[in-house]
Amino acid sequence: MVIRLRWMATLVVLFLMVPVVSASPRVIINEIMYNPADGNSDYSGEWLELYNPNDFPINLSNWVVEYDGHQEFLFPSNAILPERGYLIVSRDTVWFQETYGIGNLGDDLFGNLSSYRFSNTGTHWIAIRNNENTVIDNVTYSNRCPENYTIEKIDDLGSSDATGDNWACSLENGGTPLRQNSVYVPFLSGLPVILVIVALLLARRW
Ligand SMILES: [Ca+2]
Repeated sequence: MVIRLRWMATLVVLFLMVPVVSASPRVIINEIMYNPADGNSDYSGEWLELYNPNDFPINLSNWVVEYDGHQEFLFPSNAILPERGYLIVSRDTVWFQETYGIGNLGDDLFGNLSSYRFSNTGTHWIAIRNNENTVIDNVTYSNRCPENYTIEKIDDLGSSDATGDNWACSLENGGTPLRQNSVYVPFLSGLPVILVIVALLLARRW
C-alpha cells in the first residue's frame, strides 16, 4: 500500500512537471487587443502581447504568428524575447507608439501584422510557431470584452483557451501592453512547486 501511494505521488509530480521540462521552451500569447477603439474600423489598434516565462531569453528568429491558419507575421532574425519579458506584435507599429507612448521597434515592438484583421465576431484561433514549424502556443478567442479592453491571460501556466476561465477582460482601458496583465494571479503559477513540496513531505512520512 505504501509503495503504491509513493508511485502515485511520483506520477502526479511528473505529470505536473511536464510543462517545466518540455523540450520546446514556452512562449505565451498573453494578451490580445482584437477590438480597439482606433477610429479606423478596428484595424491599426490591433496587437498581441507575448510573454517569456522562462529564466532565459528566447530567440524568435523566423517564428511565425498565425490567425485562423493565415500567416500574419514572420519574426526577423534579430528578434529576442528576454527572460520574463514582454513583446508586442502590432498591426501598425507607428499607431501603437503614438497611442501608448511605449515600444521600441525591433526590440520589444514588432510588426506590422498582415492585413488579415482580428474579427470581433465568431470564434478565432491565434498561434505562434517556432522556426521548426512547431506550435508553441495557440489561443482560441471570441468577443467577450468591451471595446478597447483587451482579453488577458490570468495564470501563465493555465489554459490558453481565451473563451474559458483562465482569461478575462483587462481592468484597464487600452489593456496592459508590455507589462503584467491587470488580471494576473500568481498563485496558480506556483502550484506545481507547491504540490511537489507536499508530495515530498508526504513521501517522507510514509
Ligand atoms: Ca499585458
